Amino acid sequence: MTVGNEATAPRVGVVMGSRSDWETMEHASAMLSRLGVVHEVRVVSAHRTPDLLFDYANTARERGIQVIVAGAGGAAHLPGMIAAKTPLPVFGVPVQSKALNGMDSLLSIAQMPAGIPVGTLAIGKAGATNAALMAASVLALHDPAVAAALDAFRAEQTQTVLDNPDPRA
Ligand code: RP5
Repeated sequence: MTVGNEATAPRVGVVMGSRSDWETMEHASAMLSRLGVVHEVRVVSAHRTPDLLFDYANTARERGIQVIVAGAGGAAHLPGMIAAKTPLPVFGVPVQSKALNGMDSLLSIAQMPAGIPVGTLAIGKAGATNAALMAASVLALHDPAVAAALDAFRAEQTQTVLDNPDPRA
C-alpha cells in the first residue's frame, strides 16, 4: 500500500513483522502522511517470510526508498536483518509485547553489534511517531518541502502547549 500521492514513488518504507503491529505502526504512517511524505506500508516478517525480507531490503534503494522504518515485537530481528541487507538508514520501533511489555523488543533492536546500525526509538506509539519524524528529518536534508512541514509541526506543537498552560482546563 502506498500512502500519499499515488503518482509519486514512495520514499519511506514502513514495515512491520506482523499485522498485529499495525496498531503501533499506524502512528508512523500517520505522522509521515501529516508531513506529506509518500510512503509504503508492508508486513515483512523476519521469521515467517525471511525470503521476502531479503528481497524487500535488497531492492528498497533501487525502488527509490531512502529510509526504512521497521517495527517488530518480541524476538524483534526485523530491523536488524533489514539493516544487514541495505545501506539505507533503518529506524527500529520496538512494539510492546504481551509477555515482556516490549523490553524484549527494545533490547533485540537496540543491541546491534558494531558495524550494522539500527536507530532505535522508544517502545510503542511514541517510538513509531518519532521514527517517522526521524525519517522525515533525513529527507528534509535535501527536501525543502519536508523541512518546512517539520518546522510547521514543531511550531504547532509548541503553540499547543503554550496555549494550554493549565492542566485542569
Ligand atoms: C513479531 O512477533 C511481530 O513483529 C509481532 O510483534 C510479534 C507477534 O506477532 P503475531 O503473533 O501477533 O503475528 O514477529
